[in-house]
Amino acid sequence: MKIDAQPFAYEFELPHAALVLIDMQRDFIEPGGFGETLGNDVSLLEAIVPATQAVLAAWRAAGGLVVHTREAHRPDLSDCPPAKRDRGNPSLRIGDVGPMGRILVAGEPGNQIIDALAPIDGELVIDKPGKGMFYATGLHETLRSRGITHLLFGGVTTEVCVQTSMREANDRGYEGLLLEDCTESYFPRFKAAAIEMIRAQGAIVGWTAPSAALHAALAAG
Ligand code: TIU
Repeated sequence: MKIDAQPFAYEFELPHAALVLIDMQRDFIEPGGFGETLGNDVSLLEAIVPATQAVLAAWRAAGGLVVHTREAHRPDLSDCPPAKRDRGNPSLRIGDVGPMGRILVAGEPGNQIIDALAPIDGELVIDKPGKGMFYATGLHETLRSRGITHLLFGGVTTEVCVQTSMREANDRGYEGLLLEDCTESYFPRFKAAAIEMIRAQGAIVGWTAPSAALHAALAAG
């Protein structure tokens, strides 16, 4: 399949590709979670849900592998470095009890993927303690064992967990593409800058394309 992408066409074979949705969890998208405790307006992020839902439906219909990630820490916070918990001046810190349970802790209501994008049987759900999806998750081994070489990304936030994951993927030899209307930041100028820097210098990190280009490629088969 070939996607009309920037800086040039992105080619992949469906059996060797995965759709990766980064951290579409209530902590970042709904009020009362980690995103809001950091001082952000979370309503910006909701806007990408319909486009992301449409991509997920089309990808599932085509039979492609789906990977969902969650930024999640163990209840004892043994995988949360003090530097991460102490950074900034949030109203609630990681592990504190908020309106959706303990902030960024696995198993809590706020840590679940939003209902609109809920994982189904056969999809991978990866809890990651870092911003990148490969650090301390074993995901590289899992993807390699399934023969996955191409990763199509959506999720939040563009310049934090999505970009970090794309860079980690790039260094591990994956060909990555970011779906521009399926990712968002609390800072629109950071999203725009991240998209530009990913595809700069001849796809130094990877490709970017609107989801319409993926739909067109899937329809063409
Ligand atoms: N704060 C922010 O923009 N993002 C994060 O903390 N995590 C993710 O991007 N998932």
